[in-house]
Amino acid sequence: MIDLRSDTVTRPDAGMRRAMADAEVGDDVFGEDPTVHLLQQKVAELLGKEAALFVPSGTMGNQICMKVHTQPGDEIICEAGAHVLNFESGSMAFLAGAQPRPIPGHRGVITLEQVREAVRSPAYYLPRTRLIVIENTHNFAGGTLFPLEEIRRISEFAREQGLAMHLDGARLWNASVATGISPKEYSRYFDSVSVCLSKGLGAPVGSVIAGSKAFIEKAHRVRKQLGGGMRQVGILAAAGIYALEHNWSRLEEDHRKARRFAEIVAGSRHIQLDMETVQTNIVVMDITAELTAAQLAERMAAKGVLLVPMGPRKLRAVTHLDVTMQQVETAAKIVRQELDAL
Ligand code: TLP
Repeated sequence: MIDLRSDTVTRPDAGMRRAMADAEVGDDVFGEDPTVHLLQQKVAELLGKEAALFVPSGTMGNQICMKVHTQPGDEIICEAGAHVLNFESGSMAFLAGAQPRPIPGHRGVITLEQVREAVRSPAYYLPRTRLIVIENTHNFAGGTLFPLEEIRRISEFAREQGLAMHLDGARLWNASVATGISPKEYSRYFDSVSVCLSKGLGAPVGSVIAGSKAFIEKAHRVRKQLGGGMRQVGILAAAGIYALEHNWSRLEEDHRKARRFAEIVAGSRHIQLDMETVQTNIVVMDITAELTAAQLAERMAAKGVLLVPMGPRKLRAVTHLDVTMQQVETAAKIVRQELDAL
């Protein structure tokens, strides 16, 4: 099987497993796991924040941050295709009690002008705008990059208005490799940042959220409320540290593989694919043939290629460290052949 469903499907290699087995551990609910402390310190430094907190998933990381930033009834501005809005089981409403204010972006990018229009006036009968969430890279738009200049403009405005900024940086590592802009430079425009270790970096579990010391103290409490306190979790933090040290710079290779996949499938008359969206390790394509994305995914699975439907017509391929360039080319050719035969 050539599994291109997600960069979350990778399995820890021998080196990572060794690092996990050798990890020094303690009870992290008592704050006594040295490996967790080390990971949190490393990520806080990388993101230029005072403090960080290890959490089980990107979803929990985002949800904790949104909960800390808002009160029930507040409004959260985000792009219409944002992960926090579409792929987290409605948790924004369930946990924070906040409502979304989605803005349709261009390739996942929203502008200051759009944000400015979406912010509510301070009338008692209107929801209170409280938070702006930006996703970089943007998953549903095809792994697209959010330009730093636009982030800077939106952030300046947010600060003037007293609004908080959260970065869903599940794939911030990819953004950084693709642009040469450090995670710290991206993060300085945000009050909170969530990054994942279990996507392109290849760790089996784990995300980290970062912010000011006061923010992380509140986040710590919410993590406990959600049942996210973990015990000898240094075993998992060690995988995260290993992933950062060994698997970050190689993301460039995943980007090349995604580009190659896109070039091959884009030749099909039944695929609509904006090549400008292929900026990192994700390819999101529209199927224009008389079959749904789910049906095509099923046919592909029968031929040994796993892809994920992201809507009735949208199909996604994600490259990662457990697939070679050759496998990616083979997979793309199989998709191409299947569609050409229609
Ligand atoms: N994304 C997953 C699926 O949920 C779609 C994937 O396979 O890409 N933010 C972004 C931008 C994400 O892409 C994801 C995961 C998350 C947050 C949530 O991370 P997890 O899966 O660890 O809860």
